[in-house]
Amino acid sequence: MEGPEGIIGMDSERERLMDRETFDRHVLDMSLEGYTILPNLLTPEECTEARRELEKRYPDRERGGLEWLFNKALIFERLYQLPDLVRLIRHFIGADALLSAVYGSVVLPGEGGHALHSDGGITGHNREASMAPADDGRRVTSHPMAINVIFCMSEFTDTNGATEMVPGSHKYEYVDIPERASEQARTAVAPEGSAVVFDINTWHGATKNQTVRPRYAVLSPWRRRWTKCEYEMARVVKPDVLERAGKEGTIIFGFQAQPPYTELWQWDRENGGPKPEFAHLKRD
Ligand SMILES: O=C(O)CCC(=O)C(=O)O
Repeated sequence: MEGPEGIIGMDSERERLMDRETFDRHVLDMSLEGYTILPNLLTPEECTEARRELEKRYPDRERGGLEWLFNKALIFERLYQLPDLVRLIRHFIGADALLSAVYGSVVLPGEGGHALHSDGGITGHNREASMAPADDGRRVTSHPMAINVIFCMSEFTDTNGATEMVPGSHKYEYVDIPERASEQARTAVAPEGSAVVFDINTWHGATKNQTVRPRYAVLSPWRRRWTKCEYEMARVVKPDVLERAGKEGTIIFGFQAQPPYTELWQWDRENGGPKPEFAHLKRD
């Protein structure tokens, strides 16, 4: 496992790595239940700022207002620079894991409920159309193929549209909903600033918001390096955002994961492009 110097954003006392016992407990929860909750990753001030940004962008949600949030406000750059979170993600999907997307999820009063699903059905290994006859209708459950993270930018309560999770459903072999999933689902009650971290296979969904205030969250799914992300992040990320991500930015945003479009001897794997002497071969 990498030490603190190998993890971006390690610049304050608050960001020290969690102790081994706590880390092991989260690992066990992930393995047995398919999810865990990391509390206090973000401060109340950071959550207030994130909510303000989400609220401002919400009216434009149909035109991507809540997508690519890392490019839109500094606060969202924090979400891949949290050492405890990055450590847990890498424990399950490798040190070269890729950020797949960062987008907002707002549940307004009266919205939500009856929303159970597992992720990766469109762009991941749970895509039904991608299953081979020899798979016999079974998805990959032996290892986590991807991890999703829901940041609670509001407190998550029993009544405000918090996400519910079906414990153990990450090990359910088939793509259809497991029997008794709705009875077994548990609401992820958590203070603001927490992150609900889960295996892409775990069935989950927003519950109904029975309060008078919106519930704010940001989702940041991660993928194994050798699978496809939801966006071509290396082409999406703005240069200044990449710069601020430090030396790990090229890993997290998938520059190193890009397949060569030159012959191998002309390709710089570190930076994901033609070597300087072949710069004339660079595409867009
Ligand atoms: O916002 C939530 O509580 C869940 C959202 C979700 O499950 C999704 O976007 O896949």
